[in-house]
Amino acid sequence: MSNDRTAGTSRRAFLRGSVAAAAGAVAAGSARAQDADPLITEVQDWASGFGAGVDEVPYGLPIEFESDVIRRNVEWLTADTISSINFTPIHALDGTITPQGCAFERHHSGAIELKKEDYRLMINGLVETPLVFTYADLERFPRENHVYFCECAANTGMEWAGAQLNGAQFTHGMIHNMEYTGVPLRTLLAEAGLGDDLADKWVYVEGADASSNGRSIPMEKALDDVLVAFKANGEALRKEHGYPVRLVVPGWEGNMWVKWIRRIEVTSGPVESREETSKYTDTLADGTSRKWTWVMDAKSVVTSPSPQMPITHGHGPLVITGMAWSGHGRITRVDVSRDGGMTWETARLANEGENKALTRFYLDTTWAGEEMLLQSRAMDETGYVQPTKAQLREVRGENSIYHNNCIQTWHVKANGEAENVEVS
Ligand SMILES: Nc1nc2c(c(=O)[nH]1)N[C@H]1C(S)=C(S)[C@@H](COP(=O)(O)O)O[C@H]1N2
Ligand SMILES: [Mo]
Repeated sequence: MSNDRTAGTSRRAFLRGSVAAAAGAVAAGSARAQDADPLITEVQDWASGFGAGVDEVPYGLPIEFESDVIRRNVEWLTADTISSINFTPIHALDGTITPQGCAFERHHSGAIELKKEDYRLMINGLVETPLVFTYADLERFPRENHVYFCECAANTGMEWAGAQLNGAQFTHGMIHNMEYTGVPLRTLLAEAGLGDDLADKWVYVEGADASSNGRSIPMEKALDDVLVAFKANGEALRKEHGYPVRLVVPGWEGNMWVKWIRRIEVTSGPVESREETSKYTDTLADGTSRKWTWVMDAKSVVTSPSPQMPITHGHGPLVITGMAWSGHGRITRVDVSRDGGMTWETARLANEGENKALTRFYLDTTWAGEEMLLQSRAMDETGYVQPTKAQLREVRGENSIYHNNCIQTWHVKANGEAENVEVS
């Protein structure tokens, strides 16, 4: 009963919305419903013959009309394409799961090709029994499924000095969100035997690629929610995401998600590798550096409208959407501002926030062609509120690259186009 009433109410609201939309369409000069539309009145090619048979595409790619929903690079960032980065087309995606085929890639020495048969994972160092696992061995341990976001610590890093890149793909696209299947790292460590004294113990993880991308992880995290994963979104990891096995380090910077993982050494302290000393640290205004900045703080971005997603319809209903995430846990609330942060409206979360995973938000609103300074602000279960750029600069100075989680502003103009701007 109450469900029916709710449905009725929202249907009426929707109908009111479509009247407004139709009026907007007329104002924008589109065809009215009574004009003859050949797409309705004529028999179309696709209805006059047969479509493709089921034997034509053993493994499907997106239809050609979606060929602009692809990874892109930023040329001046990409001196070479081997030690490089590209960006997820987050502006064009909806929901929360990132298809592997367009999920950003970051590698320091290229994506390697490693067969399952050639795969070995060694656990050594301060363990009772050093072990080597084959791929088939890993598949015999109890496994789990979890959805997590993976964000490069450098995501939004180019925006520290000022508004630079024109598109959510480029400012915020070093992120993906997938369902991983894998064995908890704690299960494999227990198999090797950790003994009783865990104080000051760490693990050092490295990949099978030439860069090895070695990182130290404190034992508390290693025993918490880290996964040794071999599937993403139900299928094998793609080569570029670490086939056949990668580490998943929920909520922590992407650099620690070691791909093609080949060795896990239990150590009595951090290794202080290149990736955690000369890189992935930030120099503050007073010249000191931040180190061990593992967790990705709460962050959000409006993905549409945005520079790559201008408003192309007339006045009337407008769906503002974006995504929010936090390395500290669940997103509890997202606010949207249309006036550069002076006033805020609470957005609708498509689903309840999930632990260390992307949350989709919508603001179902109307637009009459007014200019907007569009922003979103995420809050997580710890009570943390996503900071403004000014607040972040105050604490972190302007020499940082990593961990820029500030509020993003898009200037939406009367013609529906949007631009990356900074508000003070
Ligand atoms: N072995 C190895 N693991 C690696 C890297 C690498 O170059 N080699 N790059 C790291 C970085 S910096 C990031 S942000 C993530 C990116 O994961 P993705 O390429 O699946 O998006 O992988 C991490 N794991
Ligand atoms: Mo990264």
